[in-house]
Amino acid sequence: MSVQEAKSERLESLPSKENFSEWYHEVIQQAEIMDIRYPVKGLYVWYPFGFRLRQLVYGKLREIMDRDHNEVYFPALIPETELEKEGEHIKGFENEVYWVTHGGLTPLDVKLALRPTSETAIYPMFKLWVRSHADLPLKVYQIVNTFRYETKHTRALIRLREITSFKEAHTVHATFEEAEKQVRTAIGYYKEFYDFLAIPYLIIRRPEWDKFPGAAYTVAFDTVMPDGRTMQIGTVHHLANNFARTFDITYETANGEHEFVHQTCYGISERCIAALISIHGDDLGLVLPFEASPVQIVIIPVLYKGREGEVLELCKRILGRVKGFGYRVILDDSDERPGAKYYKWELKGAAMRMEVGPREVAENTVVVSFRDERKKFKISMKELTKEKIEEWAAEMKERMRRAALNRMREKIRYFDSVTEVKKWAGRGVALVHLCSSTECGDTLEEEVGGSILGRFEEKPGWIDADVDGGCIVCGGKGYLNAIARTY
Ligand code: P5A
Repeated sequence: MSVQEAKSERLESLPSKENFSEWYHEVIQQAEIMDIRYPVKGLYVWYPFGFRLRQLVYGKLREIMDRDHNEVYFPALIPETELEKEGEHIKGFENEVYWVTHGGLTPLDVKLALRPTSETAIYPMFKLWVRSHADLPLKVYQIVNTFRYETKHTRALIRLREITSFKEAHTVHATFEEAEKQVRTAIGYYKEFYDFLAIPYLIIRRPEWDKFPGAAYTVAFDTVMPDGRTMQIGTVHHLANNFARTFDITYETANGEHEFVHQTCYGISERCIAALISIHGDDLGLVLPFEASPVQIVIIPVLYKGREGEVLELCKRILGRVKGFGYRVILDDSDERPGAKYYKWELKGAAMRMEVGPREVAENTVVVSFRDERKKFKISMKELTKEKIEEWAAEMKERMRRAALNRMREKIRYFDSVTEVKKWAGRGVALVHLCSSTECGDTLEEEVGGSILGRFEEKPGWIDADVDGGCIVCGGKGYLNAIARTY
């Protein structure tokens, strides 16, 4: 049955994904990811099912970070005096900071900021931790909540005032070059993470005016959402010794001199879950890679009067076997009709479905289908091995990866005239050659109503436009840039 046919059979169903914004709004609630009814704007509640998904996704992020970083925890409150030390940094965040001004009824001597990010909480302590070159490199990360008083339209998992799952890494090095190497390494980690989720991305260096406040440069991961707008799903910043100068973080070299350290920081928020939902989902709900799915396999008995016992017995045998392989599996033996069960588990993105009826009992077989393809096929019980399931999982992820990449590619086009870019605006990413001047950047952004994402840090092989070319605005020496409407 096609997605369309399956959908038309359902009474209460999701809006079509073609109306992406409505679809997203509905799917996160119906699939029980987030409850959006919390009475503070920009703050949302994780349902148990959503939190399980978060745990699985962040488990992977943790696994990657733990290889090369130590996990830490720094306080959520930052004294005003520290937050305001780094001029660029505070300029970038001053409009977004929540302040704690009182303890009970007593005004505080020094106002305390709820961390919008933790540089100014962590770096005064780094000053105390780093003494000599032997202490370097220092690499830590934490997964915490941060607060940003966002003024743009807030949206669950995408634009939050309390970011609940902010993974921030902070590293300290002896030289600019070593920090630069760490930037490359961090980009590698984020690639691995997003490849694990089968989410395609562009790796783009932000223009000067859009880099992280206080950074020397910023490299961002952007993905293209179904409506053609891009979403920044992670950033890696080279901080040079900018913060080291402000917070006086120095180390003693082998020959006794004192030098400023060089730093990097990089972060990912629950936007990674927003991307996972948005990039792979369909009109029936979530589609999740096997490894990230809270319910990897659902077993559904198809009961006929008088044959219930034997059907359930085979279901339980499958349950026992698949559980033994270590997978997250549910036998849905509730009283609902099979159709209602299909609906529920498709909505929640169960990666594989196994159905058993009297015929399967007689043949000692099981009917299998995958959430992305929804084609049913039959295998014998003998064939149902861990190796087989692993193979299916890998094939499913590869199909998801390819499909998502193809959809993204369709939303990226090269243009050499501003009029053409204007026509394309709102449908996807435009690639254009642009020079480095702020004037040409401003002109283009104003004309087409999008944001310049920047130049490719790594140009994907499937983009065949040249890196160099005449600026689309002034005709001068230009470089390949991406421009899009953004989340
Ligand atoms: C890097 C980690 C930083 O804050 N300091 C520590 C650096 N970078 S950042 O680009 O400002 O944020 C990192 C990523 O967090 C996501 N993000 C958000 N997600 C949801 N709601 C928000 N309001 C929000 N703001 C930022 C982005 O993906 C960003 O790349």
